[in-house]
Amino acid sequence: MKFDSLRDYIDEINRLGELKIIEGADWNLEIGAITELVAERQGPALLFDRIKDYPAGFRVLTNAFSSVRRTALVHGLPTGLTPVETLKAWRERMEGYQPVPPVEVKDGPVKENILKGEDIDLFKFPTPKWHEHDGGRYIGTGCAVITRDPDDGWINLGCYRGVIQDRNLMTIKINLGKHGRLMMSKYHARGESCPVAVAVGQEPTLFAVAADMAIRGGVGEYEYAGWMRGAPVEVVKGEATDLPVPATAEIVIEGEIPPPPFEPLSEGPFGEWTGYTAELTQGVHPTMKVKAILHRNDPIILGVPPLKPPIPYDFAIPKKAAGVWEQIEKADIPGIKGVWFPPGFSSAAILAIAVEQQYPGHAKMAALVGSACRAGTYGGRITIVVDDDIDVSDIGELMWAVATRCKAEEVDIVRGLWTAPTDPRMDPEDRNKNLIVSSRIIINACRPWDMLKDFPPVNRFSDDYRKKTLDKWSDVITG
Ligand SMILES: Cc1cc2nc3c(=O)[nH]c(=O)nc-3n(C[C@H](O)[C@H](O)[C@H](O)COP(=O)(O)O)c2cc1C
Ligand SMILES: [Mn+2]
Repeated sequence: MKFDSLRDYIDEINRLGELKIIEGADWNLEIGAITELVAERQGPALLFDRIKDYPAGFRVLTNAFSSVRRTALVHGLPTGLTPVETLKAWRERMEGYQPVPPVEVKDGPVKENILKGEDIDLFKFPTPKWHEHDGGRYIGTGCAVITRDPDDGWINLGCYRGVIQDRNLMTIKINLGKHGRLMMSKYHARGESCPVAVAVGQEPTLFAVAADMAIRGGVGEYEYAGWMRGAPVEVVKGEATDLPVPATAEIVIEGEIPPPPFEPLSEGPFGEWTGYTAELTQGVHPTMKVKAILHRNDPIILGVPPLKPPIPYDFAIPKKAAGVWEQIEKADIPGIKGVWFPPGFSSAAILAIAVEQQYPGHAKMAALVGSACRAGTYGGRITIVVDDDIDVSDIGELMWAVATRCKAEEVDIVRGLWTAPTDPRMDPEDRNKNLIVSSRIIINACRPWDMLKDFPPVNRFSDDYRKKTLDKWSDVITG
């Protein structure tokens, strides 16, 4: 099913009974707190209207994707699958990837209102202060930051947090190594400002692709979204930049990020995906000077405030796991039987890989590539590689394998891999130097290669014997 706008998607989830409309909440913390409490209960998506201090119709949507069914809808997958089945279904879909380029249209609803000059005012929208310790109002949470590579014209969409600093100023925390950051640095190396457009409240596949680490450099997220939805994304040219922006987006903020030194503005703190409030260095964050704001009548902010793990359902895990699986296989390592990020840590802190060992060193190769490939490394702390009899989505099984198949002295530590500055355990001096790396514990919890044949058999009946017994004694066992 294809959605042409966020409104289309809202209509569909409403029809399915997965939407609740809430009137009268305060943008200042209340929307965030209701969102957290409903997400913990795996409740519906929430559409906030008549928000305190704002006109009716200026709305905020949250928990938009926090159920298996809502996620499946966005990804064109069957509903009712378990998270692991979702991973498998997504892997199958990925095999058919063909870029579907966006089409440029002359006009679109995003241009119903065009604010320029004195009229520019980021406070026009009911941007929540999401968490109690936040240092500002983050309009960029479920957003897509659009940039163009100055060398080859490749257009990237990335979801990077953005906080309002003033009516016409916002900082965007594009971390080092992200595609948007690599592009921006090219403009800055030439002494030029980087044109940028931030879409807020876009059609759901455009959020999904903007947040997807597994989409490789050089692959345009518009093309990827076009493939996901089975039809090109419609874009219009911006008003202050010539960037293509989604024609049906609720809000698009356009402007430019001048080269460093960046404005000495504080950024954050902000409640982050690690489960902690992240206070980062002052004055090192790209700051966007806003040149135009486009918005639909009665605009809707798509809000995706990070919540403390473990969270009941995280749309990103099956996709992230599928991405790591693909990248390990692209490194020509065979026999991968499962990849997962347990248990509800979207922060990717624990990566688990199951492998059918085929030669000495095989399991370690899988662990190292999984730990170091782009889709797997960011935010990582522990990588566990296990034999393929272990269900990697079951944290209990994983820990049993660790507790019985590895030797503590054989655990490896790999230092200096790419990570997120929000890591709460990063030494402040390193963060201040922008040395944003962290170490990984690599646990090979496979039966050792040279003991494979002699390793004690697992104390559990074989699948055959269990099935036979179940068939014969089903009354006693299940009755
Ligand atoms: C709600 C949300 C907030 C995010 N905030 C940031 C952020 O502030 N900075 C950042 O670099 N990545 C952030 N990410 C992760 C990026 O969206 C992700 O790494 C994505 O792959 C970036 O796009 P790129 O691969 O094209 O660089 C966030 C993701 C989500 C879902
Ligand atoms: Mn990208």
